[in-house]
Amino acid sequence: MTLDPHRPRFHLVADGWMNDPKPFYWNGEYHLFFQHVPGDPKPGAMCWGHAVSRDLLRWEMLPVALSPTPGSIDAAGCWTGSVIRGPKQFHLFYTAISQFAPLRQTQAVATSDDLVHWTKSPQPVIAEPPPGFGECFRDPQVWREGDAYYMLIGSEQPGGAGGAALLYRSDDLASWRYLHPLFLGTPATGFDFECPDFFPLGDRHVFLSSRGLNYWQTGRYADHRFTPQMTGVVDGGRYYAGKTTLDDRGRRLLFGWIREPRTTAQVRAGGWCGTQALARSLEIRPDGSLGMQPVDELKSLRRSHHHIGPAAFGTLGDGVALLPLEGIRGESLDIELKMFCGTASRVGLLLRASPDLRISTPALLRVNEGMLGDAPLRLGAEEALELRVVVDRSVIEVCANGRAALTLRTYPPEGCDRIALFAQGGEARLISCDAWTLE
Ligand code: DQQ
Repeated sequence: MTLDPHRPRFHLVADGWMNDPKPFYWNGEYHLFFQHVPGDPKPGAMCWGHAVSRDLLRWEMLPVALSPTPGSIDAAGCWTGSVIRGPKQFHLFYTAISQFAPLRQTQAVATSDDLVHWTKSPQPVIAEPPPGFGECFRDPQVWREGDAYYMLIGSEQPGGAGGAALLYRSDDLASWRYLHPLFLGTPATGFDFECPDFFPLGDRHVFLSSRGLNYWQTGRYADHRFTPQMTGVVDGGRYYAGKTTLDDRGRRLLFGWIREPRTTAQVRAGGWCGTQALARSLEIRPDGSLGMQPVDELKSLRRSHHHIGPAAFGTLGDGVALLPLEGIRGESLDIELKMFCGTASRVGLLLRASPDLRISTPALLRVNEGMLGDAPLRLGAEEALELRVVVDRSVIEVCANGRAALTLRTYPPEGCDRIALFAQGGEARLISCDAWTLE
């Protein structure tokens, strides 16, 4: 299993299946709970896996925090939720699945003194959805506000009209009263809100949800109602179920599940399926949109450095131009790159490329369409494209201009460790590239 050349080195991986993260910062440690099927690399009866880290890079796997109890409300799975510190204990709220067809979801709680050993309450804390909403009723997120606790549950409006974020209130974390929707979505962010997350950031509030893609909405929060003002895509690639935690440096840190595109036979051979993205630090940008950057901790893994200065692309014909980034090689890299897109209609990087560049994984900006994968990124007239690219074997995470991201997977044959710049349909120019191997 450990010989799998595609298994990432500093992205969290577990033996078996993993999906949705549920991060929780406490007392100098980042706890990352995640959906998990131990020992089996395909989805099944979901458990809560648990890993802990002090630097967001080196993770120690802890015992499975929750697993389904036969004959109980979570017999078919312990699905996504969130962790909060209560007056005396930690409380873990999750969606208990008693059966799949039809899907039977209730909201449940477990408590702990140490975040490692959890005791489930046998009865749900919320047994039924309020009337008037669709099938989705899951992924509770809990926070404290004033002298009360609030819970959001992801749901949907009937007829595909969009997601619904259902708001509950409690004084004691035990008995919960339904208030009203925090807000109702539109079809533009999917028909339901999986894995909702809601938090203050800068002078706004941010709502995250997933359906097809992972979306953000920023806006105003007053009288327990949210009014979105801007909407965007968290990541235009294989990234889902983003959720956040706040650390003691005041950083709002985003975690996300990176999906695995390999076949069942391939993941069986490897023994693992899915990984967790590097933590990204979030901010509200001057225009009110959501910005993100990989956390600074990553720089501690940087080893040998290579710099390339301004350069023009060579022409290949058919309007395609390439610029091999000579001297930068590796399966684990951290790259900071600046280029002018000029008149090109498509620009980007060919990553994990073979020496002759015939095999590669492209991370491309469609300049004319203003799209980085499935995420919008429109550059200003004089604005350079600024990429931060992290390569960790089969995982590639790209952040562009601090405001768009693209996560890719790649499974190249041995020896694919080169990088080149790519431009099509016009002239582009490299301003600078700094790259470090990561250890
Ligand atoms: N995955 C969980 C659900 C959630 C979905 C089950 C999103 O709770 O809605 O593993 O990936």
